Amino acid sequence: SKSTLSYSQRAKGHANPLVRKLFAIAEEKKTNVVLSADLTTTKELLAIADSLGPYIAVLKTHIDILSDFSEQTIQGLLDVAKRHNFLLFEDRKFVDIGNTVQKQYKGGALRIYEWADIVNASILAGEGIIQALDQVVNDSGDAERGILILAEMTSKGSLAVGEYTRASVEIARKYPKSVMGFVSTKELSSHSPNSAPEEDFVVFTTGVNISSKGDALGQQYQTPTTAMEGGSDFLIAGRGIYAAEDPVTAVRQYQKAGWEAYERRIAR
Ligand code: BMP
Repeated sequence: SKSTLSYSQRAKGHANPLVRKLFAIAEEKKTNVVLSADLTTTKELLAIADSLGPYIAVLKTHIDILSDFSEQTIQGLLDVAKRHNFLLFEDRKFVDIGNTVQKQYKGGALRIYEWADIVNASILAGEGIIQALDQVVNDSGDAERGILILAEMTSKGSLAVGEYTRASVEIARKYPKSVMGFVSTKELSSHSPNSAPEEDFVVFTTGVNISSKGDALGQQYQTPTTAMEGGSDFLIAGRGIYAAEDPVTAVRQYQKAGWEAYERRIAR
């Protein structure tokens, strides 16, 4: 089960500077909410990022769903992230051979590497994809960049289970400088014979919603409380927040539920 250490205690012992920064933000703002800002215009994306920024630790984007992506999108995201002190996570789900993902990450029209603190990748193609992203991260000079391995998915019938999920953890262990943790529904890595004593992966959990069980296209939800009880560290919520009648009220509700569950855990 999950460690009862606080975010600041974990920050102290953590080797990855981006994880230390993330934990410091969570502690300072008292939030473990990641807003999945799946809006489709730059104006809507930046507006929701600005109004909900004070209540979130990370803003998760799908930059390729914007109909009007431009230099202004990037500059706007960097500005708002700085203003409200949150990290940017591009939910790119890289899934190709190493040579291709390096180009998709470092270059291309979206220039993800330039602005996204965090990206994620699947290990479907094998370890080479993580090796390739790790190279980019390690060559990054001053920039602090992190990778999350998409070890499970929340959609009905997902094949990212069992051996696949276990392999995600094994590969993560080989790239401690760049791989900061997982996108998964629960804690994956504690109490394993292969885990080093200092190992501390960060668990980001999607499919979090307070009032819905799922959608018509296979999405399956759990609540902030069950996610935190299962060992999640950061709760990713999209429609439950941005599509609510009053998104500020909604994000505060997720923030409160997530933070209270976290406090119960560290008080054990
Ligand atoms: P919502 O809370 O509105 O269902 O959005 C969930 C977000 O998390 C979407 O951006 C989706 O792409 C992402 N996601 C997911 O739902 N399940 C996964 O397993 C992995 C994801 O990245």
